[in-house]
Amino acid sequence: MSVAKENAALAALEFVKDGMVLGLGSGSTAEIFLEKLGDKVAGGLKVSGVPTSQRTAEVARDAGIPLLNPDRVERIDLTIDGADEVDQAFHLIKGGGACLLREKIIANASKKMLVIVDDRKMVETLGAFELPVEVDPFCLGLTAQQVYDALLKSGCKDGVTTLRQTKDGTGPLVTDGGHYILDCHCREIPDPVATARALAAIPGVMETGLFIDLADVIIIGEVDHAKVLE
Ligand code: ABF
Repeated sequence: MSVAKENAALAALEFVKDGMVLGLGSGSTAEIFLEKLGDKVAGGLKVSGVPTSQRTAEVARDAGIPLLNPDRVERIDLTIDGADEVDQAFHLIKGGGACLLREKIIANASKKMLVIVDDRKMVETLGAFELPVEVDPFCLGLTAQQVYDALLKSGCKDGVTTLRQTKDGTGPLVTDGGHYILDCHCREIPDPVATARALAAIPGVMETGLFIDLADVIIIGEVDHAKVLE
């Protein structure tokens, strides 16, 4: 287990209060948080969670965290989730784990979003990590062309996209929402707000991994401590 990720997860626990409804994120850092949260629940902490993915639901259930039916939840007090890249304005690239649509639905509905990362995720400019864009399979080629054009027009260094395949290579990965993922090799996204807006205007784009103005707190895990940016 990465000490840096563990330090970030421990710092995140300080934000969790009795009675909270939590948005439970995905990825290895979020899963470390879930394990530690489970220990607190075992010690009497009263919280419940809304999972962002099937995998998160399994990990949370194994950790003994009470889960709510996402279709019936009426409020989310705090979401704790990972990220693939974080810039100085707290804009994120997420979706390496193909759960970006549900992650963004939950993050956007939360009173507060807390992002837990190790220090390698902090960047000056987003884009070295391939930007995941969730698309409907219908007319995929036409949508991919529009995504390419939108990326270049909004200032990205490149816009080549690849259709994400399943791990066993048997075909395109299908998300929990029944869509495909285009991974965009932007190299640099100098204006994430403009790029997010340009992609959102394309009908075949369901959602993107650009999380703009959603993160309230960034917790950066390092080997001997965690830095909390608010
Ligand atoms: C999820 O976790 C995804 O949005 C993101 O791609 C991933 C980061 O995982 P890790 O914490 O393992 O780096 O939130």
